[in-house]
Amino acid sequence: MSRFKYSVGPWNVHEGADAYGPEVRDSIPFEEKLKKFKEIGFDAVQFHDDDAVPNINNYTEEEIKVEAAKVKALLDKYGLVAEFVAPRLWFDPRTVDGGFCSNSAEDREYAMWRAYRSIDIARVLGCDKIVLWLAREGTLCYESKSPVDNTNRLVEAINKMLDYDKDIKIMIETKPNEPIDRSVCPTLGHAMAISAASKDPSRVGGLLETAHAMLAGLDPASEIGFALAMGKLWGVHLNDQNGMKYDQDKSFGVENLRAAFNQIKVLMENGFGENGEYIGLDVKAMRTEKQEGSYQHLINSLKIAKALEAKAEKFDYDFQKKCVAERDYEKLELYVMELLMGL
Ligand code: XUL
Ligand code: MN
Repeated sequence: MSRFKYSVGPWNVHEGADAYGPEVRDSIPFEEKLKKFKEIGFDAVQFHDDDAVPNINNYTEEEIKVEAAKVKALLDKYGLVAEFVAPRLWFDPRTVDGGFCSNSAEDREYAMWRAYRSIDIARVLGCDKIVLWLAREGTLCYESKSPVDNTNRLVEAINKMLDYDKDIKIMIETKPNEPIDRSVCPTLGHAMAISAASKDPSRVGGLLETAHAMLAGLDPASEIGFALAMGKLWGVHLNDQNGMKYDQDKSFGVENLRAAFNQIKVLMENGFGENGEYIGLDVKAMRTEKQEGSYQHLINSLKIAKALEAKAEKFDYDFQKKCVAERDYEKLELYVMELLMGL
């Protein structure tokens, strides 16, 4: 029995297209995904604004709320809830140079429109969290933007969202690169600083994705611990990553088992979830997977996460204290490896 509640996004079940080749699996209708998520054992669903309201640009503000209400009814039907809504600010031609930090004032306006609509959708779906994954905020050409302006524009945009809804909470999902080169918010340290610079730091926190921390050359459990110490870790995207290359979104724990164990362990030790937080997955099936395997990476990730919860339950803190007192970290390290290997 898991102590955590788990969440997943509809984009985690996808057709397998990548930058070098087209779809290899059929699309699965949204409602079918929801049904399957519940069956697999998920409690909550993560949304982009246009996951909830496809073709969002074609609707008025009121129509968007009506469309969102249909999604809420579907969530209710399957006993699921919404965890957050994230504005997708990297698809539309108006976001080609970024959203909140674009050099075009008109495009920055559009980004704000998407942010406000995301808040509206979140409210209809019954959640109070917005995720900002700042896909194109930063620079490809360094001299094209000032890093100072970029940072100030991000704070300004967040302040406007905080003003728009007095109860909404914003989680910054950090990532150092891809698709942008020099991201405005590469690590949780940056996210915490943006929070502190905002008009209401109590409503601006962070979401840590395993793969993104690894792309920054950082240890995900330590990033998680840092934000927990600040009282500002409100979400995670657990997955895995083989080294510092393109964002792989592999199943949780399949490449770096000990690092995965330590992510679960630090979350458990610090009561993550006690204030309604979810353990979110952000995983992608391999392109080689056949249609029947469209959900296998989700099933595998949940199985591994829960198995690591059980390992963390077994962790012998007395033995750890003894090793620490003796400063015998070789002994402690071997103990952890034996625990994970079941020896
Ligand atoms: C991109 C990524 C996104 C966010 C949501 O790397 O992780 O899917 O999680 O916008
Ligand atoms: Mn993510």
